[in-house]
Amino acid sequence: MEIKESTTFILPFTVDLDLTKGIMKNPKNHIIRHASDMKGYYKNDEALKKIIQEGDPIHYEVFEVPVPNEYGHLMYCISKLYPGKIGEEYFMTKGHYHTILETGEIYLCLKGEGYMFMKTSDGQFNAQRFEPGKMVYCPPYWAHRSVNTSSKEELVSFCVYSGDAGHNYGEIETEGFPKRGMERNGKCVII
Ligand code: S6P
Ligand code: ZN
Repeated sequence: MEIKESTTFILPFTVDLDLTKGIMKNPKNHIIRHASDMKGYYKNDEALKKIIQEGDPIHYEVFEVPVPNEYGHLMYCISKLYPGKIGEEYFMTKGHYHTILETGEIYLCLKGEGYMFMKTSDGQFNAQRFEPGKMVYCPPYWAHRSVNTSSKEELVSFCVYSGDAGHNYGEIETEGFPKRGMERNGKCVII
């Protein structure tokens, strides 16, 4: 067997997921983002400040058992985005491009409802609906962000992407997405 320098040889393994609770048991990395980690992302800064002052609730969690960050390996995680709004805008993840732009990602929705917002650096925008059993394919070159449009339930997805993909938050942090998920008359409008 020839082992390539680019791709570390590891032993097979199994991971326990709780699909109803939306958690990965014994994750090695557990990222927790609070409202205070989202400064600058929402349209209504004042509404965000108020929510931070009123207790700074958890916004989303990511559970990972990381594999080598290398070509050939497949990174995977569970992403759990809580329900809520900042003003009229639904809770969302920060969103990112992959550092290696030509790597895509699969999101399988396990629980809840919402959208995957995607955009390209030349201004294209696309929104795909999340419902349990729907798999969203985020192709290479598209930045992506999840939006939870439920008033009561978490949006839980299982994600798979290339081990060497990396995360690039910089451009989204400064420029955002061309559209937002806003509640109007009890429904989500994308404007
Ligand atoms: C990783 C994948 C997800 C997100 C997670 C949180 O490539 O897209 O695991 O990391 O949904 O979103 P964000 O934008 O804060 O990384
Ligand atoms: Zn990603």
